[in-house]
Amino acid sequence: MSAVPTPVLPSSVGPIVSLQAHILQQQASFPEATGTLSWILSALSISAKIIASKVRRARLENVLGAAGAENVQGEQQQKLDVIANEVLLGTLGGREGVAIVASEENEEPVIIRDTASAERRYCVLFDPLDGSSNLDVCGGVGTIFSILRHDRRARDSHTSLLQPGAQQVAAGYVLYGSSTVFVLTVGHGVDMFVLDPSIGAFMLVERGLRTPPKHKSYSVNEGNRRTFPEGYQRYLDWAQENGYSSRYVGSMVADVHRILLKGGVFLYPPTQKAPKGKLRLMYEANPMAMIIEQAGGKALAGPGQRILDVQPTDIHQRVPVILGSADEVDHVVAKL
Ligand code: P6P
Repeated sequence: MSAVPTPVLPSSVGPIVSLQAHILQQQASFPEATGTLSWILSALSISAKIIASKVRRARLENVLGAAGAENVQGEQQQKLDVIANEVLLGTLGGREGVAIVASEENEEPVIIRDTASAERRYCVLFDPLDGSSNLDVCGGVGTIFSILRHDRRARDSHTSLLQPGAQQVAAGYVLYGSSTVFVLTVGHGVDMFVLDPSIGAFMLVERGLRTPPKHKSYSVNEGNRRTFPEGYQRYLDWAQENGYSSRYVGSMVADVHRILLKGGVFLYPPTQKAPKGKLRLMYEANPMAMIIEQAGGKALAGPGQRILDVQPTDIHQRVPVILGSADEVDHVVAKL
């Protein structure tokens, strides 16, 4: 039988690719793939659709505001933090390939399946609703996720989870903003999808995203400026003397997404209140660092310290963050 000829599309018609189709295409490019990772990515896709629906109806369904409890970070849990966390646990819990889940909202990892079995299994770490304090004012919020291979030889769940970010097999985020955007890397570049609510599918809009190498913009909470280490203050002086603009939403997913598309540098330095930085290594800094590096940018925890090389000691540990356009990260480091 002759091979089916590859269709030649009219120039006005671009290929229509859903996230689901893209995941299967990516799987086909890994000969050893069994589909386990694809099923996990599919669970994250359905989670994003459910959470997007709940975020957009939050005020109508009166699920805004604090849940009345604190999370393991000692931060006020928002009602939607709890809801988003339960959605992710519920969808990932149903996937054979998930051995362990770790969430910002759970002090301890959740063992989903017998972690010693022979099949290839994965650990999924996430911040279910990052920046949720922006919900009440209709600000951008997001879900951040990181996927590691489960280490069957590990003596316990923590040991399997505590791998450097360079070991991530996939990472990404969902931004619930003016549209719902799903950004994903499996280590072969960064691809972006937008949810089409009329058909309930994430559609491919950008393949192989590259962050601009330079852009005169920085993103930091300048309210903490006086307690930054001096080098960061020197950088801010230099940036303001050189005509840089400042953009800061206070939601990592929104700030990093802007930098991914337009360039610039995002900073969360050590402060008096957070001497090791505020952002969590395992499910905020690592996934965002993989995305930014895959898009041609840089992601450091300090001078000469690549975030993805940090050896974790605790699943909730914090780390300083300097990430974005390569040239802009270099300008920060030059002042530290
Ligand atoms: P600050 C949100 O609470 C978050 O974890 C990140 O999304 C965001 O980048 C950071 O904290 C904002 O922290 O101290 O500037 O309000």
